[in-house]
Amino acid sequence: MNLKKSLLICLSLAAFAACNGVKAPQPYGALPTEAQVEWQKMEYNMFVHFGPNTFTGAEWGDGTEIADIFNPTALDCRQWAATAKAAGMKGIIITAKHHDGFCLWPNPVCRHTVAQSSWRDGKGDVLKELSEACKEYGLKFGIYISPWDRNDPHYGTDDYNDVFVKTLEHALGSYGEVFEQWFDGACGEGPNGKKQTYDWPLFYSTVYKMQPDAIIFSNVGPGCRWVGNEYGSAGRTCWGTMNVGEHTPSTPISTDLLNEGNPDGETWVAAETDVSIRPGWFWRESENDKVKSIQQLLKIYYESVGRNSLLLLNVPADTRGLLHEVDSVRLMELRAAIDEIFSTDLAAGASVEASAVRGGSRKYAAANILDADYDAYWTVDDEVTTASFTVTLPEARTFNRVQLQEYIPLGQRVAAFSIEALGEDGVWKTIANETTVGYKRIVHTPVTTATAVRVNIEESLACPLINGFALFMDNIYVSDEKANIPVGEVKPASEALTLDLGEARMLKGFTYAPIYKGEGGCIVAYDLEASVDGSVWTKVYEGKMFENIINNPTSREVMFDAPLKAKALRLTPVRVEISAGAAGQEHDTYGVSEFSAVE
Ligand code: FUL
Repeated sequence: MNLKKSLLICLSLAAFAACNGVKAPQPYGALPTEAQVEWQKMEYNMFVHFGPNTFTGAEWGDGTEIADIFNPTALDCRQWAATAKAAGMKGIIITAKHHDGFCLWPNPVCRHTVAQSSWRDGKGDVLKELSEACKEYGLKFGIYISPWDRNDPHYGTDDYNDVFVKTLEHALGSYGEVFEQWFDGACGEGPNGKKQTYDWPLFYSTVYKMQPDAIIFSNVGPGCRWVGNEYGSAGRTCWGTMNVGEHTPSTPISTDLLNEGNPDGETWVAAETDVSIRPGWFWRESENDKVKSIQQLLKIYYESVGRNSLLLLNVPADTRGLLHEVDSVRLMELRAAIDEIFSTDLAAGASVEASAVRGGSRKYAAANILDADYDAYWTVDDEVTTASFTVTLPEARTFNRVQLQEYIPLGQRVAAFSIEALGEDGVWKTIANETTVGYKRIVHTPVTTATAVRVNIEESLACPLINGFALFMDNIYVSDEKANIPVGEVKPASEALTLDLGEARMLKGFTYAPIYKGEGGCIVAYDLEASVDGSVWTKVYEGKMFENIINNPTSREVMFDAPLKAKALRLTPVRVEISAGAAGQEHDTYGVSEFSAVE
């Protein structure tokens, strides 16, 4: 290019940017690693719970199950992978070892594995089969391993940490790339149970030694954090950063904090939303008709992917070793709904102008918000923390979702924003006031017909960096109400509950449901008595647990070993605790919404 020509170009761009370039914005605060950004871009993954519980119906096996109980009749991990792929998911995480200690692969340092079972003559290996299926379908492969182990004889002694490290080394070293290592924080030992001091620094370094790019999940990371509940909802305010401080995955932590993170948090540890497509985490026949509805799943999608979180949706494998057809069909329906909602960007063909552009440079122009290049963003000068951009639509368009994306590789910044719409009457109207954006934020607005949309960044920790904007119309999701609140009379859970059936009947079991959120906690352990006449009582269970009810306060059906004749049942709480679903509530507002007999 000759001098004259380049001078001309320079002059013509002068209104916009200086030819010698404008300094790029500096990163702000805690930053994600490249692997964490790639992880967040996955958005939607599959969790598969599978193991002895699949065959016993338990949520938490107690470790005494015989290995032979694990006996899938038609295991086909390619069916799992094909389903996940068709559902639009990017990876699969498998419960390689749940709390019962049973390993789905032949773990040489463990006495309770597939190798000790007669399934495939002790030669089966679910991790091998699944990792190969993931490769074939272009999915990433992840591993869940529970530190809490109810079978391993070393558990509760220092030796357990060595066994656990060897377990990690073997699982993470035998099946190719592992994108996520999931450390479950649960431990139901109770106050008198075994106590294990985990060597977390050693566990982390072992994971990184075996899989340098793996994202480590636990309550507090270091790769990503638990979202603080098991009903599928990240905070409406949700920071990818959090003050982890002295917390380890096994220290108690506020679930509200996990749900929202901290602005300016010292560590980048974005929230992962793990939730099951069914009431329980493991498959059971009795829940085939309780697979979440499209409304429930869309709500979860909006409250996870749409709130700067990653959705890890559990689809448990059944006793055949297949994902059940009810679940697969629902996943395809969800995929169709997501495609229908998000395939038409109603901002297509729009133009955009910003109140300010960094250094007047084209590199940081507002147009970057509308293009498909992830690494191109609009930003402003360093000292500017309030700014707006206006998207002018080619004609009036009707929408009820506004999608925004912040360029997180340089830090999460936006703390408050509003959205206005210009109606056909020429009047601007505010349609949303929200807080955080993060990797992706999908804002629900009233159904709005507008010729232009303006986003006002009202508070930002540093100059805002926005790299995505889109408008969608969702005609499928009908309600913002909590779709899964159990209804019923609320009774205090701190006292014994008596159910009088009026006459003696043959009972198969009973159902108990805690308050979902807002009014109470849960009975964790209980005694159950039965009476044929209402005056003489016989113990049916003593100190029995509702497994995982603190994190997953859903309705529980407990079936007796054999039908039981009773006129009345009495459920006496032995241990009552506040549940994740009831975080932030007063501890004396425990509640029971259901206690009924199963006939
Ligand atoms: C919890 C566990 O106790 C559940 O059984 C389930 O695995 C869930 C994903 O994490 O903490």
